[in-house]
Amino acid sequence: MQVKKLTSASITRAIACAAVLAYFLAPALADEVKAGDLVITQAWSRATPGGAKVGGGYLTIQNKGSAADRLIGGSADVADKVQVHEMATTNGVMTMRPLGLSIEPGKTVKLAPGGYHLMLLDLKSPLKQGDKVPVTLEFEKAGKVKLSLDVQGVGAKGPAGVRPIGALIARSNS
Ligand SMILES: [Cu+2]
Repeated sequence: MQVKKLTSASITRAIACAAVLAYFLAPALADEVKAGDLVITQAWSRATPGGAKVGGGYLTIQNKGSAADRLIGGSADVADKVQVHEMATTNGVMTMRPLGLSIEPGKTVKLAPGGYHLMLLDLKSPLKQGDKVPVTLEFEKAGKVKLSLDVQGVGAKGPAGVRPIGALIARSNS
């Protein structure tokens, strides 16, 4: 067996990586919800402008178990219905469709603007920045899981305290 010697440069790089990771992960650790083998973090939403009747919900689901689970829906006092949606652009047209979202073992699935999301339909009252909106998620195996969505500003691209990685990439490409 070969043992690779760590150079001081690679150690420095490893420490820098760990620091960057900690920066992205730290806010998530404060607010995690466990349900069986699932760990849910960074549940957030956006304030709804004016008389908007729908809101979105975003979160990260990690499956630490050895069997797949499936997010099939949910409910919330603030909305008539909560569905799991996928947003996609087909021939330049933005579409959303309800689905059951499979969470494979060992995988992390992120619900985020532009992709998978929770859709809160027929809101009874607007979502306001700073609110914590209680939502119950329903999984095929883990069952019902209660959590709350941290409401950010109308144009927010990610949960509070976490810099959107997409924005960083976009900046470095320009
Ligand atoms: Cu939707």
